[in-house]
Parts: sequence; structure tokens; C-alpha cells
Amino acid sequence: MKFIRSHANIALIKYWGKANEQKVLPFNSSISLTLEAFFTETVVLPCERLQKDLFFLNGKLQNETQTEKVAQILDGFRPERKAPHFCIIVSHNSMPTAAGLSSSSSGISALVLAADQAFPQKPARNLETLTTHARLGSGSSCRSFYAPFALWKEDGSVEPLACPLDLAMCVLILEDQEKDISSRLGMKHTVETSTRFEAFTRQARQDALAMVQAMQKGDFQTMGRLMESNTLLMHETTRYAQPGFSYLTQATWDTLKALKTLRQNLDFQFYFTMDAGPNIKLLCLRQDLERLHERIKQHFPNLKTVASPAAKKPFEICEKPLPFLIERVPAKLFLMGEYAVTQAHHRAIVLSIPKYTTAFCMPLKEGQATSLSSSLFSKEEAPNKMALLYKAIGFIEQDLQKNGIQPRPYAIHLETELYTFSQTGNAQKLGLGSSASVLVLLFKTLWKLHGFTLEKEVLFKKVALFCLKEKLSGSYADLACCAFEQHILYQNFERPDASNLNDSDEHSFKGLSIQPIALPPTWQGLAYFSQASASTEKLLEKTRIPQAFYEKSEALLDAFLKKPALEQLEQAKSLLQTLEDLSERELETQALKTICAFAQMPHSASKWSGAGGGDCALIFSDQSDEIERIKRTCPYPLVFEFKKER
Ligand code: 2P0
Repeated sequence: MKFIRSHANIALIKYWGKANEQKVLPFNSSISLTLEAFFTETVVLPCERLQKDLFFLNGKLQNETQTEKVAQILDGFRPERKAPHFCIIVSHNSMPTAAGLSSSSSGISALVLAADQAFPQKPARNLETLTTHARLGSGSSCRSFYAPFALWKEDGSVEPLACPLDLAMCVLILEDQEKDISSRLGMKHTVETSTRFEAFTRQARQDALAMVQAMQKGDFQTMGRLMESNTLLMHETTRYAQPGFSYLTQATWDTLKALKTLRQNLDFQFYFTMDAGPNIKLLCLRQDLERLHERIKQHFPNLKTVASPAAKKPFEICEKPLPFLIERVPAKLFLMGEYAVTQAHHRAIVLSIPKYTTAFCMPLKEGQATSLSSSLFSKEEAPNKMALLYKAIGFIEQDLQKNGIQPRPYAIHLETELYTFSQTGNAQKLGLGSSASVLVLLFKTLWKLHGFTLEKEVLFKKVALFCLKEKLSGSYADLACCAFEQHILYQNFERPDASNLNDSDEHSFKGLSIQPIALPPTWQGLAYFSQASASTEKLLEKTRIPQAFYEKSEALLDAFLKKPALEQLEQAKSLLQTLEDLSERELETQALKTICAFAQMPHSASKWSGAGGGDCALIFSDQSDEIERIKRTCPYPLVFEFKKER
């Protein structure tokens, strides 16, 4: 995977205040030095299965506010902020974030370059366009497009600056915590209220001109002095804001004092500057960097320090493996045998539907906390469903340990196509087996993360054992279909004694049989969503199913396996209808009836799939024109189309 590495820049002459907030145009030109050791590496990965952007910074999934900032920048590059243009954004900083170490300059420039790479344009965007995008995200980031020196002018343009000197910086990290007042807010407050702001701008404009001249001449002393007076003036503006504030702390002032003493005793020069944080950056000639760093470490043994030469190039592409696992599991619909299959030794045919639940999983470093997030569930069901997933995670980790594998931390995010989302963002299940999909997916992904691709049957058994332990009802045919990822003939197993279960123990799955199966090659089909969700569990609680039902179901299955015919679907539907009286529930809802009525044609057949009372209805035909006619006229949402095999 191609990551963009972009370097942070430190201002020698500061940008402090926007003359035009919307366009992010500065009051005065600023000048910067781009640093080799301070960088951000970023990749933007458009992912068609995502329903929102996922932003991982230093291995942590970021919250909505942080993600929104990134999303706004991506909006400048992608066709639309909707599927299939949502992205995974993975970013790492080499330095602490938002601590006045200019992480935003490298962060935003890397993001802009990575977004440009993810959504290329013809003809390619030029540097001016890219720096404009960057500037809107963070003013200073537009200077990171040049190295070692950049000039950002009042009209918004950015250009490289010439200087014969080879420079470097030594950074003294007094605090690496995020600052209380962001530069953006601090700057705005200063512009609006500081009595010293105008004086600063006037002086900074002159400083910028003088700096360019000193740089051209290679006059290091003048450059250093200009840099120091400029930073002191900038920090003075904040103290004269109303209310006043300062990014500098007592530790900054104490360290500066000690540095001034130190520099009197050295036979080489260095100069200081500070940005929107208490940390101090020392500018020196490249040839003096190591000695300066040594002296600083001796003098301030308790401080964290980083020495960095100036960057030669502003950004580069680095090839790295994507620290990410993307796994998916398809959905299912019952073709026949539902209900009967809830009994051991009875069978059902379950169709695999290529609508996916997807896991995005990022391995983390030892000591980082595992996290689970998902946009899968409706608000009402989320707490229960998430609790079940956490239990599953516990179960999987125990199982890993039992197998001699130490579980590692990770951040996992789950997305699904098995829900529709209303305008209000509320989720509605499509009745395609989302609960089964998500469980199978979790097991599949977490084992993969630890280096193991589970065989389909092993995967099924592991998930089934967890479900047995949690006393989850049902036949588990849905789990099998999701694990096998193909149409299956499933035969249910005798429920074992839950106290002693083992996935390699045949006794735990007595009677189980899972066989892949194909639909007749001439069949075409449509699956429609009735726009209501149903629950088999509730139905089963109430209904005593007569023996004859099981026998008829098995006979139908045998007939289908011997010689499939469309009318068998109608027969399967009639059989389900017999449960309606027994269950005292409306199984064939008006919506299911309406959908099925579209199949009243010579070469078509229909049935509802699963519990009844909602979910989906299936229509099959061996005539394309009938299928086309139904497709044109049926007003319900089509969730999937089964194409004829060629
Ligand atoms: C600079 N700073 O020139 C100055 C000196 C901090 C102090 O540019 O509002 O994150 O996003 O344009 O670029 C930091 O401010 O601010 C900054 P926005 P940004 O490096």
C-alpha cells in the first residue's frame, strides 16, 4: 500500500491570524523550515462497503468530530460523501499530536496528498490546487509542500525559498499533551481582541521581507534574531488578548533563561522559537546539530528532545503493508425447510446472498486497548447486540489462548449492507440474517488477525458453540450458510449438554450435515424486502408444530433434491401457511402477499422466506421475460437478484 509521508514545518516567521477566514488567507507572509524527523504517514482507501468514513490516527479510531475534519478535506476530492466513496484513513504521526509540534501541518498535507492519490483527476491537480485544499484544513500545512524552505504569502500562494545554508532544528519537548486552546481558536481570539495584534502584523510583514533577504545572503545570525523577535511578539499578542492567555508556561520561560546562559558558553550559534504550545525549537546549522543535541541532553537530562535536519524533499511515497484486515461474510435467505429445521435431524435449504457484513480490523501494539465499534444496529437494539459481540470476543480470546495463541489488541469496526437506514439514521433489518453474519464475521476476522484461516466447518462449529453457550435459539442454519458462503443443504444437530462442548468433538454436533448445493441453472430469482422485520424466535415460542409438518417439509426437500421444480416453492409456501392458524399470528402479511402475487404467471413461483410476518419474499422463474416484468412492476425494494447460470 502506498502511504504518503509528509513532513511538518516550523515557522521562522509566524502565521498568526486570518485576514480572510473563509479562504484562510493570512495577515502576513510566513516562512518555514520543513523537518525530516517530524512527519505524518497517511493512506486514504476508498472502500465501497463502508457506510461512513473511518479515521484511525496512531492506531486509534477517532471520534466523530475528528473524523468530520478529515471528511471535509476528502470532500474536496471525492465525487460525493456517500457510498461507495467512504474511506478508511490510516495515519501515523512521528511526533505527539496537537502539542504545538506542528502535527497539523504534516497531518493535513499528508491527507491532501493521500486523498489526491485515492481520487486522482485528469489532468492531474497541480500543486497550487493541492496547497489550497491543504490551507483550508490548516493554514500552516500549505508550507509543507516545499522543502527545506517555504514562503506562504498574503494572497494565499506558496513558493519555495532559496537559502545556501544547511539548517536543522533541535526540539525540546516540555509537554506532549494536547493543548487546551487550539491554534485556530487562539488565533481568532487574538485577532478579535488583542491590542497588540496590529503591531504584530505590521512588524511580521517587515520581518518576512528581512528574512528573505537574510536567507538569500546566508546570514544565519540575522535569520536567528529575526526568528526570535518574531516569536516573542507573536506570544505577546495572546497575553494582550481579552481575556489574555499564553501557550508558554513557566517551564518555557525557565528553559529559555537556561538556554540563554548555555549559548554564551558555546562556540556555535543557535536560536529559539515557540509555536502554539510550550515546546521550544532551536534553529542551528546542520553541521552543529549533533553537538547542540548533546549539550541540550546534558543540560536538560529530564527533557525529551528530538534533533532533526531540514527535510530535503517535502513528501515521499513509502510502500508499506496496510496495517488492516478487511473481511466479509455474505447474508442468507431460506429457500425451504424453515421451521422444520429447528428440530434435530431436519433439513433446510439456505441460499447465500452476496450482501455483505464487513469487518475492518486494525492490529494494535501491545498495551493499546482493544476497541469494537459498529454502525450496524438500530439505537434500540444496539446495547444488547453489542453486549453479545463483547461476549463473543471474550469467547474467541479464550479459545485462542486454549490453542496457545496470545490474543493481541486490535480495533475492529463492523459495517453491514443488511440494514436500510432511514433519513433519521434509524436502522431497519432487511431480514437477511444480520445477527448470524456478524457473529460469523467476528470469529472469522479475529482468527485471521491471529494468523489462522479457519476451515468453513470449523468456523461454523466455533460460532455454534458460542451460541449454544449463550443459549441462543434457532437451527443455526443461518450461521452455517454465512460460514460456508454458498447455498447449502443444512441438517440440524442434536443439542448437546451445554456444559461440555468442544468443536473437535463429534458428539457436540450429532446429526450435523452441511452440504453445498446449487440452484437449478435455468432459475432466475428476485428477493424483495417486505419493509417489516420479523422474528422466528417469537413465533417458535408459541407454536406447537405437528409431526405432519415435519414430514411434509422433508418430503418437499427430497422432491427438490431429486428434481427441482418451481411449484415446489408454492408448496413450501402453502406448508408455511398451515402454521398461521397454529401460531395465531399473521405470517403472510399484506406486503408478503402483494409481492408473491407478482409471481402469478405461468413460469414463476413465489414464497416468503423465513419466519413470515415480514422480512423477504422470493420469486423464482425460468423465463427471463416474466422476471423482467415483475422487476418493472413490483414496488417493493429489491434486495437481490439471482441470475441464471450461463
Ligand atoms: C505557524 N502556527 O506559522 C503558526 C505559529 C502556530 C503558531 O500555523 O487555523 O494549525 O488551521 O490555519 O495552521 C498553527 O496553526 O491554524 C500555526 P489554522 P494552523 O506555524
